[in-house]
Amino acid sequence: MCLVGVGGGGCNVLNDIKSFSKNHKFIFINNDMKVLEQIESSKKIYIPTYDNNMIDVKIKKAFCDLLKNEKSIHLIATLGGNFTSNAVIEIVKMLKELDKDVHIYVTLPFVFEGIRKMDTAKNSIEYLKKIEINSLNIFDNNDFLKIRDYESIEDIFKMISNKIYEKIKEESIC
Ligand SMILES: Nc1nc2c(ncn2[C@@H]2O[C@H](COP(=O)(O)OP(=O)(O)OP(=O)(O)O)[C@@H](O)[C@H]2O)c(=O)[nH]1
Ligand SMILES: [Mg+2]
Repeated sequence: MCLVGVGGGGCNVLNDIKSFSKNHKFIFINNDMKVLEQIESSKKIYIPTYDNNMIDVKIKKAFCDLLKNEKSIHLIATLGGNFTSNAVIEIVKMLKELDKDVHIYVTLPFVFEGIRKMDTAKNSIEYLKKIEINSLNIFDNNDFLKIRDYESIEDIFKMISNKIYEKIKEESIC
C-alpha cells in the first residue's frame, strides 16, 4: 500500500501509522522544510507555497518517480490549515492526471480552533467532492472529544491515527 500524508497533521498521522506497521510505502509532503527534515524517511516531497502554482514540473516529476509502481494511493490530510486544505486539492488533481486510484482520509478541525479553520476545511471538502475519486472518508475531531478515555489532545490524535489506519485497511481490501 502507498500512504501519503499532507501537511503538519497529515505527516504526524503517517508517522503514527508507520509506528504500527512499517510494511507500506510512506510519502511525506509538507511546505515546512524544517518539519520535513526531522522526519526519518527518504520519501519526502517539499512543496513551497510562495507562488500560486503549487505543483510545478519538478514536484510533478518527484511524484511520478515515487509513485511509478503504485496504482492506489491513500491520501491523508488533516484539514483546517491553509497549506493542507489547498494542497490536498492540487495533489488529488495531479494523481488523477497520473491515472491513480485515490482514497482520501480527511479530518475536520476542533470547533475550539475557530470558525475560520472549520470553513477552510469544509470548502476543501466541497472541492474534493467534485473530483472523481474512489473514496472520501471524513473524520470529525469533535466526535473524538466525546470519548471520555483520553488525557490530552495527543491521546485524541493517536485515536484518530488508529481510526484512519483501520479505514485504510478496510478500503484496501475492497
Ligand atoms: N490527527 C491529527 N490532527 C492534527 C495534528 N496536528 C494538527 N492537527 C489538526 O490539523 C489541522 C491543521 O493543522 P496542520 O496540519 O498543522 O496545518 P497546515 O496545513 O500544515 O497549516 P499551515 O502550515 O498553517 O498552512 C489542525 O487545525 C488540527 O485540527 C496531528 O498531529 N494529528
Ligand atoms: Mg504547516
